[in-house]
Amino acid sequence: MTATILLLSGPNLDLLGQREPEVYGTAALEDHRRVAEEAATRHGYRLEHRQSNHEGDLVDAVHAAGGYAAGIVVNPGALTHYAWSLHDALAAFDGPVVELHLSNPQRREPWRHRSVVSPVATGVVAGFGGDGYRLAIEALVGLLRPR
Ligand code: CA2
Repeated sequence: MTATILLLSGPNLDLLGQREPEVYGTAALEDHRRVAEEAATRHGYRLEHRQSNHEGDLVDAVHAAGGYAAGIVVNPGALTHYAWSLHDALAAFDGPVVELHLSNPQRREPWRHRSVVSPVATGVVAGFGGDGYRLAIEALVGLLRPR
């Protein structure tokens, strides 16, 4: 059976391509999903994508992933900076987690400098724009490879 990677997208990422192109680029979330899916397929994985503007939905998606996903790539949106329930859900997930950001939050406003997700992520990809979706999938595939 083909193993599955869960791509999880947080609040407002459904608006990508419509506003703030100077920060987030002109591509829509669907474009990024497609790039991630192509990278996953190239490496023999299936991609499942969930986007929600609600913290609890994302927590539920992480719980459900425990039953079917080998690993998670997550762009939590602004929840990155304060969503401890997402932190706890990811901590309970038994597999690698790659935190992903289009921008580099460390170069932005001080309130974006803290991530509550990073302490439970295996690694972080940030600041590479849309290319980050390919890079994050490739990083996750590397982590899933038997050593
Ligand atoms: O750089 C990233 O990927 C972020 O996770 C994007 C979040 C932001 O809150 C994080 O600090 C960094 C924002 C998600 C998209 O928000 C939009 C707002 C208006 C228009 C388009 C997108």
